[in-house]
Amino acid sequence: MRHRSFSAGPVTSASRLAAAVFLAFIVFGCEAAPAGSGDEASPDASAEVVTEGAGAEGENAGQDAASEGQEPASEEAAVIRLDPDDPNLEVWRDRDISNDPPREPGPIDVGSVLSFFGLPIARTVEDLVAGEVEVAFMGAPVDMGVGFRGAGEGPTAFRAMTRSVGSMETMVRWRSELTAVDYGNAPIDNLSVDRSMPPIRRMVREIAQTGAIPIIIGGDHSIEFANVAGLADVYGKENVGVIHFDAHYDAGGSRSGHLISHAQPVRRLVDDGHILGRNFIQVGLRGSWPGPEGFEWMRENGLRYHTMAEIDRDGWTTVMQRVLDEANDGPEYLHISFDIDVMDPAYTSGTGTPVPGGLTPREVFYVVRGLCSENNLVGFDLVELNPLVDPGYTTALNAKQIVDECLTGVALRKLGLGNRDYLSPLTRRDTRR
Ligand SMILES: [Mn+2]
Repeated sequence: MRHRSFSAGPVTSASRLAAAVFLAFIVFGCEAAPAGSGDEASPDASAEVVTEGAGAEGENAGQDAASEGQEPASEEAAVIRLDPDDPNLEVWRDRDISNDPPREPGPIDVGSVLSFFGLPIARTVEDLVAGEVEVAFMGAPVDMGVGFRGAGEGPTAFRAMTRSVGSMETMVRWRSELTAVDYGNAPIDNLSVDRSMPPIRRMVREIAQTGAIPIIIGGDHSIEFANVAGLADVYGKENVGVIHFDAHYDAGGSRSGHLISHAQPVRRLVDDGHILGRNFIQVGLRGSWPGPEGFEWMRENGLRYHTMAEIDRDGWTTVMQRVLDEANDGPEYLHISFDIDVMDPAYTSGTGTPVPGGLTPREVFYVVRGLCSENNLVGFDLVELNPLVDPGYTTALNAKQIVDECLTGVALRKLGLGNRDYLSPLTRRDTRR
């Protein structure tokens, strides 16, 4: 990624030094690993921050002029930047466990307090390790990337919806087969999607480094960038494939200079080299976006995609087999990024950018369970659930079921039953007559 610098025209060496110190503080001051530690992710992840605060060449000259009571040199020079002297500039990034009571590490049962699927909670990496956790849920309550309020409430709505687990199709209850926890919500900057990426990425990395599967509940789709980059930090650049279920391709270019929003994570991941284009598989695209340029970008970069037009022409069953086969023809590790708006708004009114003509619940449950049972799943995110526009809770209910199906697939794989067509003998056609 290219970053603009703070270097300016007529500035003193003292202010140049101050700018350099500020920049260094933003880039390196807050991440766990220092530059050059061999953790290539950290500088890259925190560098995300710079895109927001930085402006064009010459801006400081204008700012200096403004501070002396003169007109700024340009409108851009009047951009209000972060206050480097705010003692709270960075403290939000870390989860505060200083008031936790002393205890042995391990998952903590919270009784009837809301958690994902009623699971025990974990507060630290030590808890994950001591509990030999295989699946760790986390919330990523970002909604600035969609542009209006609501998706940030997704994790809370999801926690409220997830008491029942499993289904009679497989008779496998993943809660009994997998050790899972609620790892809490990622710290975010409520005023900045850009600045929220590094702490989400770090939390995904924390989970993945223990070998557990992060299940990230959004939040808008901007978090796909942090999720997949965090996985690539652990499993290696270009070693993870992504199935992107979505009405939209989410690979938009720069928007008013912003490089990350819910419309851009795919392009960032490909352009920044975290994921090879050919290892991105898009399912369910429809509606007005993108136009030809977007499809040409996907072709130039080797992305594989399946539009609703293809599904309508060839049939869901045929296209679903293509998707499952393509997932098997990719890197060893798989992440699924599931935008709830891939489903038809009839089932998912509670989302920010609904597009008519989408998938049905029964179509997606089967394919998600199949994907999670046939692949080495290392991450899953469910995004764009907005409970503020979800009367009847149908969107939350379907969102819960999608994650439930995936984890049933993970459990099937662990039990050696992992294939797309597995059904319990009890729930197939009754042939006793
Ligand atoms: Mn999306």
